[in-house]
Amino acid sequence: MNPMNNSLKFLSELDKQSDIILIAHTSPDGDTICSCLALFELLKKCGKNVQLVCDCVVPPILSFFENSDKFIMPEDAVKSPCVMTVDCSDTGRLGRAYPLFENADVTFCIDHHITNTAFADYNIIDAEAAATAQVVYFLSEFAKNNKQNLKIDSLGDIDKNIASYLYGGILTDTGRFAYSNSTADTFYAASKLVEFGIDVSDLCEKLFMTIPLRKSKLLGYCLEKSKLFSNERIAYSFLPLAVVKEYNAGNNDTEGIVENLRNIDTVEVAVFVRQDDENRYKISTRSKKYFDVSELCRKYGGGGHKRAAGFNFEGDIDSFIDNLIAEIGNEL
Ligand SMILES: [Mn+2]
Repeated sequence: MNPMNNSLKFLSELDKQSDIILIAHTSPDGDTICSCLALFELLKKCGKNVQLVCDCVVPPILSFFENSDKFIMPEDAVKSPCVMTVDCSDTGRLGRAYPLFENADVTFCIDHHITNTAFADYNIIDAEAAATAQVVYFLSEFAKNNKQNLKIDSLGDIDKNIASYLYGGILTDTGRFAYSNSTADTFYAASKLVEFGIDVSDLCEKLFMTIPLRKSKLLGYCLEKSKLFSNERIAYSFLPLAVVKEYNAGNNDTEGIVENLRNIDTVEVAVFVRQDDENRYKISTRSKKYFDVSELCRKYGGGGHKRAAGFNFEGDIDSFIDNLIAEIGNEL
C-alpha cells in the first residue's frame, strides 16, 4: 500500500490538534532526533504548541543542530491529549515516555521500520523509506501539493534549517547513502533538500568525521577481540561492562562497531553485544547481502530492518550467544 494514501486523513486529523508531544526513541539516533526537530519546526508553522520528548539526552554529536536543546525528559513534559511517535518501531522504544502515549486521547506514528505494527490511531509507515526523515519529507511535499485550506497546509513549508534536519536524518540512517536502503526516492528527497542551500559537506563532517578518541579506541578493542564463526561468515564481538566503564562510554560511543564487524570481507552477519548492566545486554546485528536480521531479532522481542536490527537480553549471555550463533549458522 502506498503510505501516502493515509496522508490526507493523517494531516486533517493532525490539524484538529493544538498541543502535540513529539517522542523520539530511546538511545536516540540522528534520524529520530532530526525528524523530531523538522516536525517541531513544521508544526510550529502550523500554529501548534509542540513539546519534544526523549527519555535519553541528545547525543553530543547531534547537539550542533539548532533546537536540539529543546528536548525534555518524559517526566518534565506537560501532559497533552495528542502524542506523535517518531522513528519508533514499537511502543517499547518510547522508554519512560510510554505513559505519555498511553494516556493520550489521539496518537500518531510516523516511521519506516518493517516491524512496525501501526500501533497508533493514525500511522504513516513506509518500510521502503531509508529514514523517517525521508517519510517526513514526502509527507511535507504531500501537504504542499494537496492543500486542504487548513492550517496544517503549512507542514509543506520546508525552509533551509528544516532541510538540514531532514538531510541529516537521511544521511545518518543511510550511512551517507552507502546502505542498500538508499533508493531513487531517497536521492530525490535528498536532492530537493539540497536545493534549499544546505551545506552538505559541513553536515557530513559534523555527523561522520567528528569522533572522540575513546570511541575510536573502543572500536579498536572490539575489533581486536572479535571472533569469526561458520566459515568466517559470522563476526562476533563482546564489550564487557568493565570496558564500557573504563572508557566512560555512552550509547553513541559504541555506534558503528557492528558495521565494522560486518565490513570484514568474508562476513554476512555481524553480532555485537554490549553489556549494559550486571545481567543486561544490548545485542546489535547487521547483515550484508541476504540474511534477514529483523526476523531473527523479532524472535527475541526486538526489531528493525532486514540488514540492521537489534534487541535487549537479560540472563546467561554465554549460552545464549552460543545458541544464537549456531542458529544464524544453520540459516546461512
Ligand atoms: Mn530511522
